[in-house]
Amino acid sequence: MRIRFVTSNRNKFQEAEKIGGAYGIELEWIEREYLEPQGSDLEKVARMSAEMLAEKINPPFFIEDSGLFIDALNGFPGVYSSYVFKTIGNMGILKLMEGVERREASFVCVVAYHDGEQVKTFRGVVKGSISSEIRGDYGFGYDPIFEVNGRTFAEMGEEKNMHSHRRIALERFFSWLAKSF
Ligand code: ITT
Repeated sequence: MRIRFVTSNRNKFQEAEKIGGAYGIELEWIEREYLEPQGSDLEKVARMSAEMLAEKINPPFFIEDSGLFIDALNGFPGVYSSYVFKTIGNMGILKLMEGVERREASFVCVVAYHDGEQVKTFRGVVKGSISSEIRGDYGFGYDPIFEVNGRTFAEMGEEKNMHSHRRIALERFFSWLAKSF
């Protein structure tokens, strides 16, 4: 089975493609940037983005919205993760976290699938912490500062894909998809 994934982010597509392979699902990349509505809830933002996008791209397709939620910053950058990454980046986050002892954070991924009639969402969460320095050469985005069991996602390489927020959300989606057809 083949399904379209709309994203401007090549890294996300490549990770999703590998996970899909394990379910016999082939992904087609629709490389496209789309406007995300503002909102305080990742799931609502993903759902609304998929609904708005369906006016331009024929369903079925899915999108995926991810965010880093830092406990000590009351969930910041959360739904603003993309903007914050572009503006202050990993160094900026580390600066905000200077001297902060509580370093717990979660990475959340919400997949929103539009089937032509409605949108269904699937959520994946991984708990970790913010490292005290940038570490690792793999991955993208916040990977060099997000740590699980002492290693950053950027240090894990392929292993990130075994237990990331994206993996969890996509596994839920793909197993649902496999059952529905
Ligand atoms: P889309 O076109 O799919 O929206 P995007 O890169 O804007 O691509 P998001 O809004 O979902 O994607 O991502 C929010 C930010 O979080 C963005 O800066 C990403 O680089 C970063 N991010 C997303 N997934 C990540 C991951 O698995 N590891 C590290 N950073 C990630």
